[in-house]
Amino acid sequence: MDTVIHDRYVSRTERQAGMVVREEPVVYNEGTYADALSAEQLSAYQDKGFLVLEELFSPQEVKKLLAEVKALGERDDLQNRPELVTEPDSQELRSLFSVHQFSTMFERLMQDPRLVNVARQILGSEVYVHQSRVNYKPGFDGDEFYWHSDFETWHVEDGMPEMRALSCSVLLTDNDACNGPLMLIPGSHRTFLVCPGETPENHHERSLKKQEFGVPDPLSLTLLVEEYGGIEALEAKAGSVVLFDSNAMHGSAGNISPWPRVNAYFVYNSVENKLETPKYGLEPRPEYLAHRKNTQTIQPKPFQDN
Ligand code: 6CS
Ligand code: FE
Repeated sequence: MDTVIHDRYVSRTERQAGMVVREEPVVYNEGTYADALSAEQLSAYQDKGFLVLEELFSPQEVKKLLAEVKALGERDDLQNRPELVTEPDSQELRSLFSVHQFSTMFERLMQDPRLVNVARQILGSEVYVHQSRVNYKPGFDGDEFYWHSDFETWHVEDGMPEMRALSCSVLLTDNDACNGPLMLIPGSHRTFLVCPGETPENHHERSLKKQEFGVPDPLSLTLLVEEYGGIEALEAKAGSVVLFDSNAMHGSAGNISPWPRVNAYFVYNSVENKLETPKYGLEPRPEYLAHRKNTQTIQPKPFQDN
């Protein structure tokens, strides 16, 4: 008899909704693999699924990175590339994916021990980068990112086996109540929400502008918020870093303030968790969204040599 491959995290099939209890650890090997976060910080991350590291990068580092983001957005050779995603209803920049492959400065940031060693400690192994991006969320025109679990997308569309990845969001501008800060549901990382609807072909061509599949139904979201006690809007100064688990339920509202909300994201995946075949016969997404070839272990190297 053929062995039935059991997938714990089935989503986007005929089931309209469902909640699956996470089986994987949140912090692997009790955080002993590397020494970056304190026991209190690890415990907070374990409990909530996210953690803010206040002003980890200096104003000088942020200034350099923000200038680089601006320059990248204006580069002629990037204008028609698929990695550069505009807002759904305007030509305003929404995201630049694979930013570490277009910019040596962001490649160095991605390798910085202040980020890599945190990922190695939480994931309990060496790590590689699954995806990087800059979200521009411009003033007046930055659209929302509706509620979702990154892992739900990465499991279904990229074939990521387990919840053994995390995102590091490096805030390049202040994130406050007015410019669409990241919102997370504390504790939501411990429950996998099954999403309705069958994934369309080439879904990413639409989902990166406005995600309509892989988003949970309102009742499931309400239950999650009530089960775990609310929503946290992460307000922090530029230079801060928000770490969040691959399965943490998150989103952000649109930005109608005059102030852009510019954040860089590095998704670190455990080298023990490399991508397999996408689910349900889906074609693998492009390399710039989900690294399958460039999966070399990151050697931590300080961002600033001086
Ligand atoms: O599809 C993805 O991989 C991207 N989409 C969202 C909404 N968050 C994670 C990632 O940037
Ligand atoms: Fe996301």
